Amino acid sequence: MNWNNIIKYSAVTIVIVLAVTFILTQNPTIKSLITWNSIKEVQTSKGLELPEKETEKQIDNLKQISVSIKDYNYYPNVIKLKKGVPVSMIFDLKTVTGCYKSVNIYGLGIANKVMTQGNNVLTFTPEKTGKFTMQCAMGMGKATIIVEA
Ligand SMILES: [Cu+2]
Repeated sequence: MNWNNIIKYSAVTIVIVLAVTFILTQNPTIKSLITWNSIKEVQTSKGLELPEKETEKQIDNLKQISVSIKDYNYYPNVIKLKKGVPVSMIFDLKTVTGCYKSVNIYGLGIANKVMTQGNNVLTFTPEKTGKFTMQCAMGMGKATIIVEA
């Protein structure tokens, strides 16, 4: 093989690689598999799910909610709270594993609270109304916290 042929084959190979890369990155499914941002989009576009009755318990003035992981997000996916009413979120460590144990609720002052065996309850009183996002340290698992007046 002489240099001319080597250059020709290299050029053809480069064109094919670029074409395949271009086609793959234009495909939304493949795009979502290879880019981190799109993975987040896929997970959050699953839609909001209202909590099942048995995940919530009201004991005197304290609301207790069991939180687990379902379809890579926190479950219940929507948690409704009342301003000024304390809540205890009990994390089920059977499904809340890995970095899902590192809990953040932006806007409510909860930053990287790590749930461990025997220390898996997050108790706080929301003092602000609005819609907040609870998510793990990496921003993978999510839930929407709605605080009403
Ligand atoms: Cu995570």
